[in-house]
Amino acid sequence: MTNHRIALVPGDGIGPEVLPPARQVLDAVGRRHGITFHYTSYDDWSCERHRREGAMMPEDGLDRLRDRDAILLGAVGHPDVPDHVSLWGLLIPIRRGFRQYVNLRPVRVFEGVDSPVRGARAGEVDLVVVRENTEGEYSRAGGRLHRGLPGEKAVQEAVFTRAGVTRVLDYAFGLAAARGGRVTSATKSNGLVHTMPFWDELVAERAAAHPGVPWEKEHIDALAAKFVLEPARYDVVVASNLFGDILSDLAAAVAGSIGIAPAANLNPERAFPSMFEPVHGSAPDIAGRGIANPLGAIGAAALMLDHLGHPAAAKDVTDAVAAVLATSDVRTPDLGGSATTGQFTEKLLTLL
Ligand code: GGG
Repeated sequence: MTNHRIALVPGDGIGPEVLPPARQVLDAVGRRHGITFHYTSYDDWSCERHRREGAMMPEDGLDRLRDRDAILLGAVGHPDVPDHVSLWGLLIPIRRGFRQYVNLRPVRVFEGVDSPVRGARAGEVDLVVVRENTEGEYSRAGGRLHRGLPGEKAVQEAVFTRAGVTRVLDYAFGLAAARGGRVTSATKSNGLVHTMPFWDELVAERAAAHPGVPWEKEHIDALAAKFVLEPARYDVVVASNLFGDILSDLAAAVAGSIGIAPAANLNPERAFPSMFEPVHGSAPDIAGRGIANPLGAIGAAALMLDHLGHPAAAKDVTDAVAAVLATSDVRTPDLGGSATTGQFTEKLLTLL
């Protein structure tokens, strides 16, 4: 029997609605594979806490998570708290504090799911966005001047370091080698004159260190268009923090719904716990209605199983998801169905 200590951080909005299904799936597949999960839930780390106490999590929040094997997070954000305050109060400190510099966002089109895109057929679209996760455009460097005056201005600096870019590129090239695929690097070196030429130089350098892996670079605007027009041509797409965030939401929509996309915030060296989350946010428009799609969170749980050394259990989860979508019309409204979160989860659990 293998034991794992898992931190649950449900967060805001639909976060607390999608984590229980992920937990039910983990427990079911765990029974089959001899894995026991011991959960500690941090229900209070949220925008509600911020309103009450002025902080999304306690000051020693990272210390409380440090000895967990992994973190499963729901969603962050509430209309009453500015988005940059909630994100920088919970999600980003965890990513940075635990050196989770790879944000892995796999996207595939499932049989039985209608993609809004012509060229996106099941079995053909199977790509992974590797998003740089601890620097880049997500930066506190900059400031606002002359607030409220006609000359008011805001300056936002992006920070790219040789070490930070190199390590995520090496991860992407390694992943492409393992998949027998290729790397596409997102750039915008025609418009951004310092950071993106630097990014491109490092891509060329790391490509030379991985001679067996084919690669290309594409400007982010053209790449976004091609994600919609020809999504099947992509394999591993490596991108900066902001570009990767946008591309992975776009790719999830191409696959049918942002509600089905999972993400893994990885510390590849395993010096710290990694964090797993659905790509979607807190979705205040549907929170409390019981109709959130749990598949993003369940996919995140599968990525967590893989990271914890249980690839067969992870495959059981993704196979069960594929089977439900391919063989039944039980699905949540974002995928065109009328099932509640609970009804969909019950259906999935019959296969685990
Ligand atoms: N599932 C976590 C969540 O709430 N994500 C919403 C979001 O805005 N994320 C921004 C980011 O991943 O950088």
